[in-house]
Amino acid sequence: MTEVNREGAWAQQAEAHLPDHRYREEIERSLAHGLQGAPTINDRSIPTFARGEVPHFAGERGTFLKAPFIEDVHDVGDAEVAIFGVPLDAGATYRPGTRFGPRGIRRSTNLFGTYNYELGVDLREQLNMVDIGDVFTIPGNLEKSFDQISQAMAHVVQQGTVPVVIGGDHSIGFPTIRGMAPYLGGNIGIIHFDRHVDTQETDLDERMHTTPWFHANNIPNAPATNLVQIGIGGWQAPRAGVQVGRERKSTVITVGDVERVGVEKVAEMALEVAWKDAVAVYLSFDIDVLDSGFVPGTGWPEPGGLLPREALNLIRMVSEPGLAGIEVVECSPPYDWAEQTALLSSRVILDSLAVQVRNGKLGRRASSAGRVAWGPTHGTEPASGTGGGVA
Ligand SMILES: [Mn+2]
Repeated sequence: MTEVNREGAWAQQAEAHLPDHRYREEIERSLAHGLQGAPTINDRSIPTFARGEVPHFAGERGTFLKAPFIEDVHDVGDAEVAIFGVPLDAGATYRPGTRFGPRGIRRSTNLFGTYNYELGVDLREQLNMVDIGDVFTIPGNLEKSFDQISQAMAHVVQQGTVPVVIGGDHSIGFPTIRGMAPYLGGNIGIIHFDRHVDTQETDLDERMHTTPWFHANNIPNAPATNLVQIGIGGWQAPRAGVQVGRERKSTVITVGDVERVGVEKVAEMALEVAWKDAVAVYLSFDIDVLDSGFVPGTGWPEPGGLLPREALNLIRMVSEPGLAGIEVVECSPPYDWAEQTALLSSRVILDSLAVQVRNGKLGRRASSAGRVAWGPTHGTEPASGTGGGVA
């Protein structure tokens, strides 16, 4: 068999160069805090009380990927990436339930370890990321919730930390952009995955989850010409929103376009539009962009969407130049089956972060506070490998 850039072979070698410092720290901490395991347990790294990442079914601590939690958000600047939830479904016009999205998505990550084979990345070792809990939203009051979300976003961005937002319905796309836009020093592009355009001014007389980009694009440094929408189509596209997109010259790429043109070319086009005269690009991923067969747990499931592999490949490609932030929205656990929608939501975040780490866009800032931390252990250098052998 001829070997031509086989990912499987590359990844098999790449693993040997990943550090394991944080893993060993975790074992030490588990034993110190969770007591040495019973004498009959041969593996002496196993504690009596589950404390680390393993076993995945136990020791749940409620954070994304069991990442360290920061209680005092004043300290968020010590992390390179901060994950926070926005439990909100007041903007849903049909199925609610996304107020449970953050909880469902975090829980689904218990199925994952911190290492990804084909990307050759171990987030525990390479990325100083934390979970800072949820924004205090106000059920039944969208505008007050928006103000809370913008304030949360502004706080994280002002500390120089990259926000990763777990929604929540898609109405949050406006307050997230509004919160970060003043601190970027230039234009922001938006790469938006969705079956729906979400560009009308109001829906049911309010700024519901069908409206975020109308309002975000009114922000002077978030122009519609830098908005690229991938996966649009089907029978839930309000004509009012289409009209706005036409007038403002946003870019729409349908599922058919992805199929005909191919994911690589689409990713290239998306990056070109989003980055044109922009200093930063934000990823807003509505999980309903996937075919409804894969994502039952969402507000407006729409048949005929992207396949998971297409979506994940696109995510990897558009994440390569780095992102100013990520939001994943519209995961509604009450409508989900077997966590499948939550699992895919988690994958979008994990794959995007891993690609940015692999490309050196993330993974450079070590924690300098005396707390439990992930990621590189010194300076702003990328983490150096300790080899496969454990000392
Ligand atoms: Mn949608």
